[in-house]
Amino acid sequence: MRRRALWALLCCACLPDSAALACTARIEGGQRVESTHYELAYRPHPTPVVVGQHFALDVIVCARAPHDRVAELRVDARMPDHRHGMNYRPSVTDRGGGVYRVEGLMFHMPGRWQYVFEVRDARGTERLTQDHWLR
Ligand SMILES: [Cu+2]
Repeated sequence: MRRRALWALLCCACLPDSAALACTARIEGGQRVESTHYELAYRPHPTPVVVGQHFALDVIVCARAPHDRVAELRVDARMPDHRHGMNYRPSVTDRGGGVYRVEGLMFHMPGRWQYVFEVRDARGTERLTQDHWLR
């Protein structure tokens, strides 16, 4: 039941067999970020993120080309202006079908944070970043 609810939320992760179609990664109420070969959508839980409190991310990664396959997703966050990262190392669980759950994130101070998503594939690593302002 819980799994079904998750799939309803993550409405359109790419289906492997629909590879000829342009992929679209979307999560209701989430953010999107794109790179050369991948689209990624994510949403924090709980929302909004609160200073000093652990949170998780639901993530969908979608390849733009049918032959591209994600070998691994790594997720981190940092404060570029302060030149530091988080005090915790998040863990990424691959749920299949381009869906990932990231646990153990915490933004320990307000300001400009930056999510860093690293998608590893046969070519190497593609990095997607997006700012998150925290008050
Ligand atoms: Cu800082």
